Amino acid sequence: MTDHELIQDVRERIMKARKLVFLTGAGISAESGIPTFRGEGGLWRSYRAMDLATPQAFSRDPVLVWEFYLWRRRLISGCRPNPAHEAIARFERSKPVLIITQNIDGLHQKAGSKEVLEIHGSIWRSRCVRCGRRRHDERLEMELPPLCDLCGGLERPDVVWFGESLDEVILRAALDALRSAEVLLVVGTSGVVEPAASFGRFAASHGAYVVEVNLERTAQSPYYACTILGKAGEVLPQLLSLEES
Ligand code: BJW
Ligand code: ZN
Repeated sequence: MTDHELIQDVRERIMKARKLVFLTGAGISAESGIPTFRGEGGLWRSYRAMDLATPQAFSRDPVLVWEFYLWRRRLISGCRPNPAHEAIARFERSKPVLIITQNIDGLHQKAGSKEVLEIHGSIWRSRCVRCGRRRHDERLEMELPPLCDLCGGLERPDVVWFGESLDEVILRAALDALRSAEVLLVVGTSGVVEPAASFGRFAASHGAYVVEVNLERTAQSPYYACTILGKAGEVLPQLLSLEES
């Protein structure tokens, strides 16, 4: 099959499905200017994940961890959704769409998507480690470390670090959607971080037609129906446009 035939075939399956499910990763926001984690220019190439994205790192040095997240807040605050986020949000006006995202940047919502499961949390929320209170938090500068104004406990970014469990309610909602998905698009994720890495395989084992969109093949590619190589910002508008090309 040529690339064009593959895209037409996937388009037809997308148009026939009653609902479309996406699993997105850092690659979908790369064209917005947000660095990915692995690969060229990736955050974990310059910073050690274990020093910044674990509960142990936060206990050891909450100020350092907060500095890292404030720097990322400032970076993300200057970034806009790109044609990939926008194509999904536009498609959502014609058919139900659920997005399971590993990203904490909020760009799917900014593009207008409504059903978004943020399985690794949000950089735009803080959570008190003592009383558990979560709050919307868009501050780009603050005295560090921030303290909860209810109980005086330490506040942390409301994201999921290595070694932490995903929120049970969100995980259950994601698994339900994957179990019943007809078509799943896995976009811009290297497929190495569990449990999200197994989501595509899980959906495929329950009958979904799983399409991967990535710059390169990944460790998960062998388990999917097909891989479309290319930039998310170029491929998704083609797959999701309502007009024939
Ligand atoms: C493009 C593109 C373009 C670029 N267009 N494509 C089972 C086996 C082994 C280990 C484990 C296991 N179960 C649990 C673990 C431990 C751990 C884990 O998976 N470790 C592995 C690394 C080995 N998992 C956990 O700890 C998870 N918790 C858990 O499972 O709890 C239960 C449990 C606990 C303890 C023990 C056992 C079980 C939690 C994982 C939390 C991950 N957190 C982070 C940080 C979030 C906050 C933050 O952002 O700071 O989440 S790490 C980081 O990786 C971030 C991402 O969401 C996540 C995934 O990265 P992603 O999105 O795939 O990005 P990249 O950079 O890897 O890939 C980008 C891709 O895009 C590439 O493929 C490019 O080619 C592509 N691309 N430009 C299209 N324009
Ligand atoms: Zn508190």
